[in-house]
Amino acid sequence: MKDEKKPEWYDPGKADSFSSTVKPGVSGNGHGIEQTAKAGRFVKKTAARKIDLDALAAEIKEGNRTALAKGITLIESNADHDFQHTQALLQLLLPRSGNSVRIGITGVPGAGKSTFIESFGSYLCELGHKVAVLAVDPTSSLTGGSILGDKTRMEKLARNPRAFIRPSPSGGKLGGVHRKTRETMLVCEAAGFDVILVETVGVGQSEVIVRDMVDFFMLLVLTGAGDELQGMKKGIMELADSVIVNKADGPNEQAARKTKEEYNRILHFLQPATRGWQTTALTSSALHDKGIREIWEMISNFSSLTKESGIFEERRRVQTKEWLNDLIIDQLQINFFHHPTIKSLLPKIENEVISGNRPVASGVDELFKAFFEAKK
Ligand SMILES: Nc1nc2c(ncn2[C@@H]2O[C@H](COP(=O)(O)OP(=O)(O)OP(=O)(O)O)[C@@H](O)[C@H]2O)c(=O)[nH]1
Ligand SMILES: [Mg+2]
Repeated sequence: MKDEKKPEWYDPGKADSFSSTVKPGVSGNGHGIEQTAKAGRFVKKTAARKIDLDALAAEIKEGNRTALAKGITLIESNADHDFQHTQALLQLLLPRSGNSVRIGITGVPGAGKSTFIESFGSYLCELGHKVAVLAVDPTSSLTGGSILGDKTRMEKLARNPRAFIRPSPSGGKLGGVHRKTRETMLVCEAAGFDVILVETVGVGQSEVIVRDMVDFFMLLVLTGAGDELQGMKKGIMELADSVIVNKADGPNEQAARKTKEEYNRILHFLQPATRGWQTTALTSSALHDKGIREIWEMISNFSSLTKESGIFEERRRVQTKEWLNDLIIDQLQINFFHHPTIKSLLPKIENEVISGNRPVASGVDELFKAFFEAKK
């Protein structure tokens, strides 16, 4: 996909419906427009985009929102030449990053994550914090970005000058979304955002991925004690630093408190997600702004405790190391599977292995030998 020329709101996942993609029908006419052989579409021919990265970095550091959005658009681009720019920009911003508390929020669809972020985020802005809201939504490239709709659900927060909301990057595998969200987080920190909220839908791998990029991880649940608790995956509860029973209001309030107690009992027997911290259940009503202050107090308490013990910094170091590891594996995969030698050899080996004529490891061995030979 060619996407050299894209405005702030460009969604790479929707390239086909993107209005500024020039449709076939005009031919190369000296206006810098040429037909791309691959896509059969027309794209504006641009010499590698000239970006004054020093100026952009300086503007981001001043907290300029347009510059911040521009930086994030660069991160989210899938174009090769943007990758180099992105890395140079991050290099400039790294010294200013890291000064925040990173909070992950997960929960089944409808648990109230977006409503919670609206309430919690607005509260933090009132306290004088600057809040960035990011999303990791592996389904967004399929559904067209459910979290985009959240901008309207977070109406109050979206208008708050102390808040910045960015929908999930789409058009890539979860691994790609993950890299981009981590980089976006660093850029937001450099722009002075001291609380980063990362929303993720409670499906599949995304919880583990978000756990690995935040300091504090919160699981939003609903009432339904007993059976539901038994059925809940222990694994997810062991990722959480806190379980919040949301929608504790109206006729549901009593039941929510009971569920909270039940969670606290169970959590006591589970392995805590963070050494030296007992995962705790609380209640909230995101809709009526109840329980919000207590949750922030808990997170502040968590921060000071883990900073004092060194666990906060240690986790960040481990996370960065794992990030490095993940990227190496990504690169290896891309290099390997996109290599012409592998592309031509793989179908043959696959056939041999599938038909039972060859041991799997021997097939792998031949592929790697051919790969390294071709790389010489
Ligand atoms: N009564 C009550 N309703 C709530 C509360 N929080 C959220 N809701 C409602 O629950 C519904 C779902 O809330 P969302 O915030 O969209 O939930 P979500 O977890 O972000 O959902 P997805 O983005 O679809 O995964 C909405 O109709 C909210 O108004 C609450 O504390 N009390
Ligand atoms: Mg939501």
